[in-house]
Amino acid sequence: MSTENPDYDDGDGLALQEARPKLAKPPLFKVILLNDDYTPMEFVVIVLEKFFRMDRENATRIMLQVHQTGIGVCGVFSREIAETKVQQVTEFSQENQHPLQCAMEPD
Ligand code: TYC
Repeated sequence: MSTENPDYDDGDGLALQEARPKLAKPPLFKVILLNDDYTPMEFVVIVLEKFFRMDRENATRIMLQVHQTGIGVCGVFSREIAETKVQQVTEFSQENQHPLQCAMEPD
């Protein structure tokens, strides 16, 4: 079988490639917040509103979940969007001198 043109069947008995080969689904990543003893609750609520487009009620719910259990999910995104969210939250927290930790993990 020719390696030059994958759609050309040179008659060697191997099947033609599908016209639209199925692509694997791109992996998704959870963006998570971790609890700490110093970041003010109000700051975490602002982060969830600003970077994850939550209303105050949902932002407060997720903040309290992190405060009580140690961890909470802000959302699920493609790798690139998740990386950007983690960077934005980390930078915003550092600018405001808070130790808030944001990370990503495979969904
Ligand atoms: N535990 C913090 C406090 O008592 C509040 C907090 C919530 C910090 C969520 C981080 O991701 C966090 N001020």
